[in-house]
Amino acid sequence: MKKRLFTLCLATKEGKILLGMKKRGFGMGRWNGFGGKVEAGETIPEAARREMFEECGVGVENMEYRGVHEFIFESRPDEIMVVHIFCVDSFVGFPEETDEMKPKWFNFENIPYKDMWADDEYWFPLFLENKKFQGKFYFGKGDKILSQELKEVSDLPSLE
Ligand code: 6OG
Repeated sequence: MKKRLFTLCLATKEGKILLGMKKRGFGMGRWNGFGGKVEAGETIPEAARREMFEECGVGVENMEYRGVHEFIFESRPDEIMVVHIFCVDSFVGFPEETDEMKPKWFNFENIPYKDMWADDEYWFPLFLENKKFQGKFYFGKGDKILSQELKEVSDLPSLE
């Protein structure tokens, strides 16, 4: 199995969460956090900060490592996407639209799950309750979830 590493940053402020509408590429047309591939020579936290800045102009001041998921697609059975998830609780700058993302704040009670990846509905509630978690999601045709495992954990392996 080939593992590919990704990051995903979700900023929160006063009961709201920052999502971006993906304008191109993988996940286009869905709301998601900000992130992308970890490049050679970069740590996972470095990649998370870089992607957040590139995709919405926000500089991360503080973030907490909150979870990791493995995503496997039926159409690409030899590849695992490993996505490391961070909560950004302090940042500088105002989120701005880029070629890749259109940012918008959502109330915690009003997350647009129907226009998001199907896994989000499982783990966002844990994220919003400040929990840490690990999951595995197996996707079939139409990006439907065929099977999943999700658990809350007290600790995550160190990334640095
Ligand atoms: P680029 O292709 O833009 O990186 N990502 C997912 N996020 C969620 N919530 N669910 C999934 O279920 C995802 N698969 C990938 C990781 C892709 C971005 O999308 C995230 C990256 O932040 C399958 O470089």
